[in-house]
Amino acid sequence: MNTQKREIRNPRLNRVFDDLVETLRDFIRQHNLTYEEYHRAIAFLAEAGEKGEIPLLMDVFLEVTVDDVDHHGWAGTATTVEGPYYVANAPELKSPCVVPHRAHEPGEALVFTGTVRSSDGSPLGGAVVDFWQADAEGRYSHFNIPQAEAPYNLRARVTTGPDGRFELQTWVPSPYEIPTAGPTGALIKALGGHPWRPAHLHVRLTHPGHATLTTQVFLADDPWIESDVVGAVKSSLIRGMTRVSDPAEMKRRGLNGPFHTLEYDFVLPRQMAKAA
Ligand code: MBD
Ligand code: FE
Repeated sequence: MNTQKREIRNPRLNRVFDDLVETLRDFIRQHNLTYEEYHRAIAFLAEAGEKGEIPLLMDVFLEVTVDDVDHHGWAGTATTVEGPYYVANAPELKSPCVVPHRAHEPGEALVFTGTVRSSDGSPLGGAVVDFWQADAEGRYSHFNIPQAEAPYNLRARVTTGPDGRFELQTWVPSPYEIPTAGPTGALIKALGGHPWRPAHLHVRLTHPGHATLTTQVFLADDPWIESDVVGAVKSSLIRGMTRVSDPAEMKRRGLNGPFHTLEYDFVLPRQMAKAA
């Protein structure tokens, strides 16, 4: 314990941080940590910082537990982690829409639809579906693709209609590989694991008077669905896509190839009244 005389300004900080230090000291004792390992850990964290991987590192190893604990008693659609690749202020689009994309966006189109409802079943018009995903080559815009090359690529804020429905056309995402060139990827490899996340769509749903829902929809039959490196898959969040190759349907959407559809309905719990 710290034996300084303190002027406590934030009791929560003192309780939480003191326990963190104590937990780490216990950990050092339990494992008889060597100086070599201690210095290796510092070099690893410094490298993660220099390469901008602190958010990735934290989210890969710890965020699932924060999601669990912070949603205790949650009454809506299952939540899962936000991850490190959310970008605020994506273009605001009205449903139905096509998300921002490049002239030759790779892969097949995907029409993502659903209804947003309150916990009592009533549809929520004017809900915002803040949407982001990796492209068909497993890359996130602003992170794995330079922002200048493709601003807000495959990212949008889509508002639901009065019936609570949204429809957005995007492109089928590929599984995501944690960059193997950086320290997070090197650690995963050293642990003997694989660096893959199954293909997923991210959403952050908001509506006045309702709690914000952050979750992901996972594509069924993905090779990594049972072994997500982040451990963020929940069975209720997995959906199969339907392939559409009817030329009339393709033409109606201005597409010159087959596309897929995927439907997911979301439930937002009413915002709990703040205790006085
Ligand atoms: C991702 O794409 C992601 O969604 C999470 C949670 C962690 C790392 C990469
Ligand atoms: Fe992701």
